[in-house]
Amino acid sequence: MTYEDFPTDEQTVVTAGLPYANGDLHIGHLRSYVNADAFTRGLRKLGQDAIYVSGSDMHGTPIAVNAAEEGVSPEEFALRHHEQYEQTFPKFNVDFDQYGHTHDETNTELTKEFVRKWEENGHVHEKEINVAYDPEADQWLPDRYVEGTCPYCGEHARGDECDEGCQRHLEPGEIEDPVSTLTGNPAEYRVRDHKFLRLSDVQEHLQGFINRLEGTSNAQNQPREWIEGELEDFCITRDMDWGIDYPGEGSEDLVLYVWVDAPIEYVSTTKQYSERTGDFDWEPVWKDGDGHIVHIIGRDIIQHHTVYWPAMLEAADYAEPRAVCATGFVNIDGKGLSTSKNRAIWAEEYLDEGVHPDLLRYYMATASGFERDVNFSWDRFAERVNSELADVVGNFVYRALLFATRNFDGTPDADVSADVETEIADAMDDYEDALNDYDLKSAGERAVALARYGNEYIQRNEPWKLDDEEAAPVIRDCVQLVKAVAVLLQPFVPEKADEIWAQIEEDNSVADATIGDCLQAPPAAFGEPEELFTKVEDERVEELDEKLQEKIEAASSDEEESEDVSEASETELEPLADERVSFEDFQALDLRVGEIEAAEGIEGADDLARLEVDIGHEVRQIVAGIKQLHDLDELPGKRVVIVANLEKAELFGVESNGMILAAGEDADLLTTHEDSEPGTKIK
Ligand code: B3M
Ligand code: ZN
Repeated sequence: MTYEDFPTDEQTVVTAGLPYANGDLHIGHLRSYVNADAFTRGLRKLGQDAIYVSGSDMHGTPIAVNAAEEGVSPEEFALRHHEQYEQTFPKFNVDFDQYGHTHDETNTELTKEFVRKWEENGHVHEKEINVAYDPEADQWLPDRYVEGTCPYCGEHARGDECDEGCQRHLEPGEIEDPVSTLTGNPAEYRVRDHKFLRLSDVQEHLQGFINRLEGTSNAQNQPREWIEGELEDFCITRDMDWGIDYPGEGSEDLVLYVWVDAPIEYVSTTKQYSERTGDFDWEPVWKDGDGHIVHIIGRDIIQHHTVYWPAMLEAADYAEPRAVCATGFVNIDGKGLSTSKNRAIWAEEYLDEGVHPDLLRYYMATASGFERDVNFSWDRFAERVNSELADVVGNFVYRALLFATRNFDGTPDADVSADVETEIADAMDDYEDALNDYDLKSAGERAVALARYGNEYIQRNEPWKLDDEEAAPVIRDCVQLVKAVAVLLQPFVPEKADEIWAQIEEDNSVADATIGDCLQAPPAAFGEPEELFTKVEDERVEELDEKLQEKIEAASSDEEESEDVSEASETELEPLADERVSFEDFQALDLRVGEIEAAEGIEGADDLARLEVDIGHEVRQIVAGIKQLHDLDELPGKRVVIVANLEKAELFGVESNGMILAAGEDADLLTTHEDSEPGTKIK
């Protein structure tokens, strides 16, 4: 089954993964929320009836652990953060239609209803399992109360999640060499009864679902291995006080696992929105499949949204999501952000610097495709917002409107030319296609491209050399382009688009405009414009960067200290090879300097990138496992070292003709110290 393109006649719910109510928001969090917000606004631009919902994730060990550290109750702790999030999101123009939390009555009741329905449908059973226990603390150790080794990939992992390795969800009892995070002592496994959702009951459904699913390719492909293999049952209960009580008899001491009630919040907030406004029907969308559900999440929770959540929905006779879009992470200097190490740019910190929130929105939505990681630096940020928003959009809007007001007191009385009408219509089509492909980056960049066209159009026609009669049609075209740019850019920079709208003295809000308005005539009269964007100047970038570097250095020196203690860094080095190779053998390798000309991800492969590398004699296509480790947009122009005479290989249907050399787990790319030309032999 393929879905009808947006806009459809049915209602759509867009959701963003729930933030745990346990810390401050940073730009890494904002990426998902801004993308989901911009995507919803984009759908509305197409004329789609869509709402955007989410809520704070109040339960689970992430909250219980932090609250205990602070010596307050989990409820008090989580509510405080929930309230803080409610204040922070609007400051970035992230406007949820409904933002709830998982501990409220709607979600508590609805979660219990789901569980009862699973029981009624015969999908729940009880099983005796091993649960980690800390004898000294005399306490069960659910989820983050225990750490150990992932049984699948051998990396260090948390009780319910292999966060440093394969990203899998781990069931209770699975983690090897369990250690209690309460006391640091080895934990025991003790036998205990728990409730399980039998996933094998819905396996066939999941196998169909994954073929219907739209969204990003990582979400469509990563779960296949699980869905095709043997699906283990999903443990839905935990030995904790904080959470939603298990609704059945005889399970009074168990609460539901946080990943049960968290996604149900998507339904609960939709329900709350319906009840509050009366203009949305939550049941057809969620229960009957008469509507569309789009989940926007971080890529670390793909399994939850493409295996467990659709299974939970199906087992309770609910509808399935149409799309899951999983965004990459935001890194700084190639390394992940860390709340505990203060390795982040905090949301409030960004605002305190006085940089406009819409700039971060635009950057986060267009810096890279949905799936790729964004390697944040103030330099790259400033480069993009200055050259695209200020130089292209701001400059065009200001020039066009200034000319219009000075010579015509507003929109000149003339017709829009066929060329400009076609250009705008093309932009509208491309924009609609991009959103249907869940490609926000292309949609945003298309809006900027229209402004670039406008700038070139003024330049080409030189209205300042024309008399008013000759200039009128040119400026008429320009004002139309300004209006179209405001409409298309609104999902990305809502406040700035409002400013343009106010400058041309349109009546209604640009938030209510749809792409059809791009071709509707602007008001005849309006006053002089003001500059839209302030550039982030070089000195400012330096200042911001300095502050950031100081913070990162402090964070990494903490890291080094802790690594020294465990001597982890020494033991991690691979041992030196015992066997020697002859000089002739070494010479048999044809190593060359290459220059990367192009780099793009490979559809369906999470880690692989397709590179075009100039090696002097020719340009080679090389496949490298660096997609998640490098910002691919940054690679063209970089010099690297390649093995030119390696046997050809085919990966994901793409031929690799050579190998690129890189050091370590981070794939640090090798290069030369001087400017050796592409093709130079390395010996
Ligand atoms: N609260 C946060 C995370 O694991 C978690 C998301 C829930 S979405 C239903 O990223
Ligand atoms: Zn693992």
